[in-house]
Amino acid sequence: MSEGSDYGLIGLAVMGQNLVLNIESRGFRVSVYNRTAEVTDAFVAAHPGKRLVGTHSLPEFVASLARPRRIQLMVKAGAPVDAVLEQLVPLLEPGDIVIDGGNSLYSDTERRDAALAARGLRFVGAGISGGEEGARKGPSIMPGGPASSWELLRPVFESIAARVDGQPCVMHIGPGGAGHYVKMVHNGIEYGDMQLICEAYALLQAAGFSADEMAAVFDEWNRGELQSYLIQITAKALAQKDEATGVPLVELILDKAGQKGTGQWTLVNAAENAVVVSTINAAVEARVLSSQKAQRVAASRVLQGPQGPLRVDRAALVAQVHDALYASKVISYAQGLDLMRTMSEKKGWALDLGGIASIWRGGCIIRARFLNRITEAWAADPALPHLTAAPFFRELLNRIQAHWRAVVALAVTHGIPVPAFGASLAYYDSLRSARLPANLLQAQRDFFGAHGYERVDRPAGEVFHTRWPEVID
Ligand code: NBP
Repeated sequence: MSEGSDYGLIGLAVMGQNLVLNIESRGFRVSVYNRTAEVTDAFVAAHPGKRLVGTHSLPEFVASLARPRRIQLMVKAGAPVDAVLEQLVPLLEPGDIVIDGGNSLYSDTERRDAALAARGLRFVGAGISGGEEGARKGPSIMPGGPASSWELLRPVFESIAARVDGQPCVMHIGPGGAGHYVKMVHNGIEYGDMQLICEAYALLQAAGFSADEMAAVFDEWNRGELQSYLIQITAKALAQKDEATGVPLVELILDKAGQKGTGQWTLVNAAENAVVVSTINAAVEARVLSSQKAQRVAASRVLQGPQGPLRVDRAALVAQVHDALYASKVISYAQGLDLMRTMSEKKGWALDLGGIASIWRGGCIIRARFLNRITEAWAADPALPHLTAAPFFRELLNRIQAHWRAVVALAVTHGIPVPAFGASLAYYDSLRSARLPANLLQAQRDFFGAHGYERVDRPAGEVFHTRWPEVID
């Protein structure tokens, strides 16, 4: 490589600043640029003695970098990425690498990849998870793009990524938009995990557990098979008291959930590919319904349902809810992995599903002990058709499903909404049904639309049509 900074980063908001400090701390000299120049100056001034080169124009920034250049964008996803590329690309030379580390939609990344490739540039859409803390101390990184870029990015990414069992939480995901795509599904799975935890909380709360008692339950779960970052922060959030009143803070937080769109992107993509992601779907819809607070309050006054607390054995409930959460989580991951497998085949990405599970073990929001089991499942059988086909998960679901069913039944009987638990269980029961009522559905379709049907007593592919009786309204 030629003289100059080892790495360049554009966009010094919270993620960009923390990534720069992480990269610099690994021995790299980093040039930085931000549209608002004062931000650049303040950032460089706040970190004297570090190998940072502040620049005030894109030509100055580009000229400060060793070639082939490695330039990472950490600007707001969407139009800002195109705005920066429009100004940056004419300044670059063939072989330079541009990395978009924001939460871009994978199809946007594919469009940008094609445009930059036509100019001899290498474009890498890299999903980065872990928020501010991950960016500074070690995120999970999901870079896509041309394989030739990986050897040049590997030393930087492997040094800044989180590490689990000595392994960096980064790998080259695949060509084109594969990296941003996998980050999108990661976020969809994150939605599912969070909603499942909220449903567990709702059941325990209905049974009269205090916030502190629930914090203790989640803390206990975090020592077992459910060990994960999200369970850990749930325990801490439940234990947090409001400073002014001493009341558990969660009880004072308005029950209206926000969302930024990556969950919805996952649903749209799943629908386009006819893959069922019903747990993620339930999670996204639960956020939507939660946001309709005024409508829910009005409905709560006129629509009836069971009332009153759950009267159950508390210890038994904790064990049942634990298993319902675990089983539903397995189904949610099975669906997310099925979606990635489907897109991988469609796009020719050759996604390494076991490897992806392993780079999610550290740095990212869904980091969890049980991801090891997913990695092991694909290591044992690289052609595994579905997570539930792996012996560990098959036996797990067979073993704990009674508790799962008990929890869903209890919730339904008492009018406690558990959309993600319920959707996961319905998926499981559909998946294991050798015969579904779709025979009647086919009869209906043939009745009104002459769509034809196959028969169980005839070879596959032979289509029949019946002259159904006339309907007189
Ligand atoms: P933001 O998403 O808030 O973006 C702010 C940055 O974008 C600033 O540097 C701003 O420059 C720059 N920018 C904008 Br806005 N429009 C621009 C334009 N037209 N030209 C040039 N620069 C422009 O920052 P963030 O929260 O650090 O996130 C960065 C990316 O990382 C996003 O894609 C986000 O989705 C993703 N991400 C965020 C997190 C997180 O926890 N925050 C986690 C994982 C991924 P300015 O200073 O001049 O306004």
